[in-house]
Amino acid sequence: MLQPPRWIAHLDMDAFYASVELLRYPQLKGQAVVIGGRRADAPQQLADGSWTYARLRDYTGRGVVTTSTYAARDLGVFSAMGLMKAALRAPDAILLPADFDSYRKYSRLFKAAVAEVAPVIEDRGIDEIYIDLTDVPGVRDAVGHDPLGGVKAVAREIKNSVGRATGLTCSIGVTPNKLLSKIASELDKPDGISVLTLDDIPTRVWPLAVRKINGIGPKAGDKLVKLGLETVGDIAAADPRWLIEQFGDSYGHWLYNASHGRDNRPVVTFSEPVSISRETTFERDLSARHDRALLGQIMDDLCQRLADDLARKRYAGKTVGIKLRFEGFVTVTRDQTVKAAISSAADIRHAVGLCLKRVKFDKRLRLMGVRIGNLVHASEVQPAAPARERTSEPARENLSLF
Ligand code: DCP
Ligand code: MG
Repeated sequence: MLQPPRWIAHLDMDAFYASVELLRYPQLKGQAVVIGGRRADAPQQLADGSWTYARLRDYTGRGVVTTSTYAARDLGVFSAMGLMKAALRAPDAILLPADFDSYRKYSRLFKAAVAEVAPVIEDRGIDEIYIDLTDVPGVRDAVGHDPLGGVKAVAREIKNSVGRATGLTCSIGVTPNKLLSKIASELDKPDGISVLTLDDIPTRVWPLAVRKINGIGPKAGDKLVKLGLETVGDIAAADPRWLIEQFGDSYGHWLYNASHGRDNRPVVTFSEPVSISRETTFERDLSARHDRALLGQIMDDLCQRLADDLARKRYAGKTVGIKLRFEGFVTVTRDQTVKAAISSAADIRHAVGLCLKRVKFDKRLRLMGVRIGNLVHASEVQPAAPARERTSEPARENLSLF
């Protein structure tokens, strides 16, 4: 069998938020559970060790279902449904509040577990990624008589890796491109693997409703159905010129190509920066003693610019480093790790002061730089009082030279 030029996977976690909650409350496994309650809906443990849970029937308010377990979906309760409407369908379902910190933590864990098997990953949100498997060793190998044995084995390995790291299941679609993989990952949900080649399009993709294609939204979907095109196969069988008349040049072409499973979009990886830095070279060499005030100002300015970079890129960091280059090209670095991630100019300047204390200034300086590493996303930082309010001593007094 001819192997396609690329093997692209789409991985989507199963009932993600609900499954993370079940790790905390394993006793609820198999039950209809809905995520979307308020803090007050959190389970309470009684003196005898047993738990009481909020039930959907007791809910009043305008909240919506964030997600639900498959047992709740069997009762007709789905994402985005009003909780009171959901209560009519599943009054006994258990209601839990959302805990986004845990979901973000498990999101990081599952992505790191995938990266161990296949590092070329496009992040598509909290519970889904595309993975380019093209260069994963063994992906094109046949296993026994199965020419797709290699690609199936890699998909299984990814699922196992995610399972070991998180205790959660996911579903994976593997096909020659992103468009088909996004469709394929849903074909055998939950806990499934679907491998499709272009030969499978007529049997596996054409019978699907047009809305199953990512890129056909409610508006285009309605219009297609009104025009009599209900399945992907109906679009594939349509005259492309007629599609272009109905939907315009660009979308008409896209619809036709999509229905035939054609998509060349690459997997776009974004790697997190390891650190962010700012540095400046002086017009003349400066003396730590005679130019102390100026050096202090330059360092204040570097810290401010670094803080602005962090704010723009929405990061905070735990390790602050300085770089000093003296006359004769002697470079000295020092760093300081703080307990909680920081991002403000004042906090960075404070840590820089601690670094500067550990440097001997016996030569003239020609360059200064400041760097922040150990980065975390700003959204993951616990809000804290700024350093200046936490310590009674003014920052400058901590500094040795400037
Ligand atoms: N989500 C949300 N609001 C929605 C839909 C989803 O906040 N309207 C959140 C909750 C989900 C997570 O995003 O757990 C992932 O969305 P999915 O569509 O992948 O849904 P699930 O992972 O819950 O279920 P599935 O097994 O169908 O993927
Ligand atoms: Mg999901």
